[in-house]
Amino acid sequence: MARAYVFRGLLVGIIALLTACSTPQSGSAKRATGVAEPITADIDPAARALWHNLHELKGEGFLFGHQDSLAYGVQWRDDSGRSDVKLTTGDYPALYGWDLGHLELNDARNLDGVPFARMRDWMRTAYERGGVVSLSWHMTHPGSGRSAWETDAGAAELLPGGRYHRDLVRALDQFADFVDGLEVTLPDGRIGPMPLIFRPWHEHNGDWFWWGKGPTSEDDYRQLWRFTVDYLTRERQLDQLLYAFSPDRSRLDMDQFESSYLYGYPGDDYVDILGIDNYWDLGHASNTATPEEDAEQFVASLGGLARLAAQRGKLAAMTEGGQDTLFESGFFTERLLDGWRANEWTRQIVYMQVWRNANRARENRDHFYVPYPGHPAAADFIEFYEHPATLFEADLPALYESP
Ligand code: BMA
Repeated sequence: MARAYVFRGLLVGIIALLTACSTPQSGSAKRATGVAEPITADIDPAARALWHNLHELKGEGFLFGHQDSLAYGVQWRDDSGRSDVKLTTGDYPALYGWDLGHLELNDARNLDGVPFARMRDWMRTAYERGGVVSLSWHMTHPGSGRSAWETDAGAAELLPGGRYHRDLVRALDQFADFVDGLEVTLPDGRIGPMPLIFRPWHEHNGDWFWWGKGPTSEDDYRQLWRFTVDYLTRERQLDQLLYAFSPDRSRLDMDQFESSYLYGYPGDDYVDILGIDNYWDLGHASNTATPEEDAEQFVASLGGLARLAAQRGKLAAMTEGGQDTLFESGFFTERLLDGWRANEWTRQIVYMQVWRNANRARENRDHFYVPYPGHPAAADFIEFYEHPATLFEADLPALYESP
């Protein structure tokens, strides 16, 4: 008898959960029923506000982000604060990605030549404009000293007890010093550390980074992630970070989305934002699918991600992606915006960030993700900009003020 009741109770619970998860809720409806909190117990109020305000965006729109936007563009590289996004649309992006690769080497510039001192200023500028900053880190292997793309050594010897553990800790200390020194005026008038999205150890389901599949086992990856978060929050007491997890779409099995996505997942106590790096469905050179098949897969990947995030009380975002060299003039409205607009799940994605516009003169190649003036995709990018669902700087709500 008792067992039957327990079973029935369980069944009712499961059905309630399934129902709750079968339709997404808009930001305000969700708030009434309560939204989960960020993982950092003592998170700073402004970072907590960012988390809740991003939740509020669900179903309404998404922040548009661009990597290295203020440091250089295809045709310029200077300290003028230009941005290819602004040169084309007249407005700055809502989210700015920066990469910390070579901070661990104590270099003055990151792996793409961006001076860290200027990066810091540009991060503050983004905050002052009401925008958001997301940090990734193509970290040199702390033990071997070879690049992020090293695939001989993995994470095993960096974990506690490992030969190079102290070198990993030293790198994390450099990170903590870098972000803790980034003080801004908070909404309550106090001076304090700037809220940030931290997206470490990205694309780990690929086999191209030392923390990825192959050099690093799944369990070691989880431990690396957990150590990183525990060290930064407990030892270094950083309370201004939201943590984003970002597997690469090209290595996801779309028929087993959940299990494939969760490869290496460190657990709900260690992640705030479920991300995806998606170049694969957006016209990747090695993908032989038709544009129609791509669109279907893109929508499936965003929708699958949003469902997982809803079940876990997390945010969902396209943490990185785009179309390298932007060879389709309708890319932004036809691929990106149509993908986001496709259904009530895809519309839960709260930001989409494209990669960097490499400077042609410096890198001697074409490698860019947003149009520059005169580019054939510029008109479409302006149409994308003007759509009410796409948020650039001028459209930003007060993200750091408690809702
Ligand atoms: C890659 C490329 C590289 C760059 C690296 C880190 O995707 O853009 O040229 O060095 O990211 O930013």
